[in-house]
Amino acid sequence: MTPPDRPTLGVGLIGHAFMGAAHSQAWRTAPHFFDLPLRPDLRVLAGRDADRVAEAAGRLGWAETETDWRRVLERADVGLVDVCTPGDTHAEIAIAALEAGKHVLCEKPLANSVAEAEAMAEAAARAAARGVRSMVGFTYRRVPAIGLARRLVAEGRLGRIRHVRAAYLQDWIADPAAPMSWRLEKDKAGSGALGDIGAHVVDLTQYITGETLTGVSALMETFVKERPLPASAGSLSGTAGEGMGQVTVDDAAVFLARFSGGAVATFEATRFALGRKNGIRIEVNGSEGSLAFDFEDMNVLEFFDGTEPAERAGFRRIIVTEPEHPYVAAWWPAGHGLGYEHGFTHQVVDLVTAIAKDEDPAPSFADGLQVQRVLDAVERSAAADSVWTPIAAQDP
Ligand code: SOE
Repeated sequence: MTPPDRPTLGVGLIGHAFMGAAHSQAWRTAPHFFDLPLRPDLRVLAGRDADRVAEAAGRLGWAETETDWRRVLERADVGLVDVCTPGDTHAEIAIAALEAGKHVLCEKPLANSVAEAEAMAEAAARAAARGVRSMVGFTYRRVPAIGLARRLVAEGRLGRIRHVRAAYLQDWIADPAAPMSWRLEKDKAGSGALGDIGAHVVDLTQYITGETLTGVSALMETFVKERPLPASAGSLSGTAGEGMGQVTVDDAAVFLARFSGGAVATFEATRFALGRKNGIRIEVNGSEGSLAFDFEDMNVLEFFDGTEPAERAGFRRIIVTEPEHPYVAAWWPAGHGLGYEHGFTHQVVDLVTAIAKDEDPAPSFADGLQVQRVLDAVERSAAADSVWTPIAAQDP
């Protein structure tokens, strides 16, 4: 619990849809469970429609509203700008906020292109020299089981990493009648499943292994190229209305990759895996042991210790709810479990702590740029068909 005498950090949040709501609860909740060096003050929520932003501010706990994000940057009572808008606005808002001397938290993927992400990373480096901090929201890093996985790799419990298997599986547009949304438009979202969810597993696997991807060979597919225009927006997919719109992003992306330490890897990102709602599956095999994680059972990390005698060895389900596990001590007694929203709360804790210590938080905009380079390589590889080896058709 943050004592009331801590200095306040005025927060301005831009955007109030799904991610805006997730970030709002994190700003509200963090000081009630963690002793933060600064007390977040939910000062102002920005959105384009005055009525809708006023309704959202009341529901999500914000003191005031603005209908132009530029006004948020002009306010002396705002010390941090949290960017929860579609990707096509990230670069403009984040760079302007950093130049206005505001700390910035920006949703993932950092930008819609490598050029934008480079400009953001440069602005972040300039700002850091003035003590202004920035972070990109790869929130799943803050799931306790993921923190434990990274710890086990860093302690050498897996030995040399040989295989990484990563998949992010959703199904919210598997139905061709599901309507259009900004996430299906390239000029707004940058890419589809690749940037929206593939970016998370790229970041997570690099975070867990401490290695970076050095090359990819990719395939991308858009299964449903036209969808009904929306009549109303929902948190992901709204209700269908009149007329049709073009889907201009990938529905699925799969790629082979290599890590800097020599490991070979497979990645899959799709919104067409019927029955999989938010399945983030990561498996890492090393010379001494293996790890397996599935977000749909997010309080568990599976660990195989290859140094144990064969007659007793086997995958062990570690229930990651002990006070010794990352972030858990602030929450519930062992076994009571955490959920999706806690990652966002932990993100606020780490960001506020870094700001107060005058340190650069992670993942930085430079980390976001590096992920952007991976996404870009995947798109270029898929477009080039460069290592695609066709198999000759034959009569049955
Ligand atoms: C939609 O696919 C989405 O909301 C992503 O944009 C988020 O980053 C992920 O946390 C959940 O799914």
